[in-house]
Amino acid sequence: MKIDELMSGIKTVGIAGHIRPDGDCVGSCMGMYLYLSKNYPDVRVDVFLESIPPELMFIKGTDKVNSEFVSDVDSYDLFIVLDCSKDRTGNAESFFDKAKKTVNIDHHVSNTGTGDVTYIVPTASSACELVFDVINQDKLDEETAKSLYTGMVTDTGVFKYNNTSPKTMEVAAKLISFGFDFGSLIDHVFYEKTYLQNQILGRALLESIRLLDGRLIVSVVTRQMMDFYGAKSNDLDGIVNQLLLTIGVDCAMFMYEIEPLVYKVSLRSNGAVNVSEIAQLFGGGGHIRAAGCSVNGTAHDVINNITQYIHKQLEENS
Ligand SMILES: [Mn+2]
Repeated sequence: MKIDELMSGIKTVGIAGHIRPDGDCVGSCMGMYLYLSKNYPDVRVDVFLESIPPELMFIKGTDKVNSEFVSDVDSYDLFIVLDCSKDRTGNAESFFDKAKKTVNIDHHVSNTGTGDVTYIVPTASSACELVFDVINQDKLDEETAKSLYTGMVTDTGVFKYNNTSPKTMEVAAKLISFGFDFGSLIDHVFYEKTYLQNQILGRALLESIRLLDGRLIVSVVTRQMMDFYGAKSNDLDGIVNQLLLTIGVDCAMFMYEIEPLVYKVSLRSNGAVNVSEIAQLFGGGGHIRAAGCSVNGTAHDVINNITQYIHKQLEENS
């Protein structure tokens, strides 16, 4: 599928991604937007996305994104949904339904494809990698390349997760050939934390304990601590991953109090424990190496309850 082949006679294009947009969603939508606006200056291109995370606002054109989901165009000539199926586009779904022609580009296994033209590749690292496939690479420019690179970085955990393929690296190589400062870009979209986030990360690491001969690491952030730092739940993202990076640890448990005596528990494993199975026992779910659940009780009880299942698995699997 080539996007240029769908553009003849098109006067209006709408683009949308999923609700609560992430790096790949914003990167792919803005990449497509920048490509079309530059190469088809007479075509009106509108992007519909919910509010964009501040660390992604450096991407050119994000200040023009329509987050109100109100447009004077009733029926777009072409409507493109990226990084999800049309039912995850929230308030943009009605534009898709009313459009004259629809396109769906995605890399999620669960997406069976919605629209007249679909390009769904579950083995691709990101929607951005697929946008690169469908555009004419000779017409790519630096701003578009930066936008696509951003989504590849975030969806692969900086080219670390196992969705990273040789092709991913080949696409990334072509993108960085534009010469932008990819090191700063990676720090900005992936590694940088606010002072508050670093403080509470430090506190969580400082107060962590090791159990089961050092194979399990546990840390708890109480409501009191969150109030003291003024932290919100998204300020705690990534703490559990840092805990798992402790040498000798096979499983990490991070929990914070969502209301008195109710804890949100995040579990991570290097593969020695299937944490999805454990989270399911407590009404949660996830993947083998990353899962979560909410559990009632004192922190002490929650730790004891979950630890016995981790212990059991470690014994059985060793
Ligand atoms: Mn994605």
